[in-house]
Amino acid sequence: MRLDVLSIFPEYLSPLQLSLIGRAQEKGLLDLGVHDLRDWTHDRHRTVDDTPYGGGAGMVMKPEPWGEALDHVLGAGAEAPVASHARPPAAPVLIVPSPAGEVFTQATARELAAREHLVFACGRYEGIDHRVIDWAAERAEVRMVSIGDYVLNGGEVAVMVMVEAIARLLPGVIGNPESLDEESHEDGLLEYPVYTKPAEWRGHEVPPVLLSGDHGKVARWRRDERLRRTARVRPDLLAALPAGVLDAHDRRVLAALTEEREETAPG
Ligand code: 6GU
Repeated sequence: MRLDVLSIFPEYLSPLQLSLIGRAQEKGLLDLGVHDLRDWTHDRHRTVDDTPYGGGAGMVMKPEPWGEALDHVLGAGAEAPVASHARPPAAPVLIVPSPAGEVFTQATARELAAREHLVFACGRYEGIDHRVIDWAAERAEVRMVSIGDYVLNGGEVAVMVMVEAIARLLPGVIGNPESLDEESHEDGLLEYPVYTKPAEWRGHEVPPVLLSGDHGKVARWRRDERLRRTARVRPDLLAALPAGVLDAHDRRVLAALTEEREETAPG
C-alpha cells in the first residue's frame, strides 16, 4: 500500500517511522511519503493561508499549493476528470481529516486497508478552500473523515490515528493475525479483560475459571464478560448488533444484567 501525507507540519508525522508502521515499511508492506505543503508555494513567505471570503474569524488554506501538491501525489492519472463509475479500483482515495467528516470506525479502517493508494490532506486553521475538495472529487474518491466528536487543531494527529488503525490490518504487519479476531470493534462487542501471572497480586485474584483448564468454560466466561462490558459502557454498540449475533445464552446473560440493575436501583 502507498500512503502519502500532505501537511505544513511534516515533522509532526515522524512517529509514523517508529514501531509497527516503521517495521511495515522496512518489510516493504507499506510505502509512506510525508510531504511539506509549503514545497508547493512560490512566494518568499511560503504562504499557505489567507482571509476567508464572507468574513469571519481565522484563516483558510489557499487552493493553489493544495492543487499543485495533489497533482504531484495523485500522479498523471489525476489530470483528466474521471466519473466516479469509471474510476479504476486502484484509484487513490483522498482522505481529508475534518471534524465535519463521517466518523472513522473499524469498518472505515477495513475499507481503506483494501485500497492501494491513500492520500491524507491535513488541514490547519479553519480548513481548506472547499474548491480543492470539489476539484479532487472529480479525480479521486474523496472522503472527509473525523476521528470523533471533539476538535483538534489540525488533521495530523487524526492521520496518525487512522494510519495506525489501517496499517495494522495489512497482511503481514501483525505477527499473529489471530490476535485481530476477538478485538474490540471487530464483531461489535468490546474485548474481555485479560490477566497474567502471578495468580494473586496485592490481594487481587485472577478469576478462578481462567485457572480451571476448562477451555469451554473459559470461552463462555470471556463471552459473558464481553457482553456485560459492552452493555455497561457501550449500550449503543449492543443495540446496533445485527440480528443473529446474540444466541439464547447471550440474551440470558444480558437479561440477568438488567435484573441485577433493577434490584440495585435506588428507590
Ligand atoms: Cl479529523 N480533524 C480535526 N481538526 N479535528 C478533529 C478531527 C479531525 N476529528 C475529530 N476532531
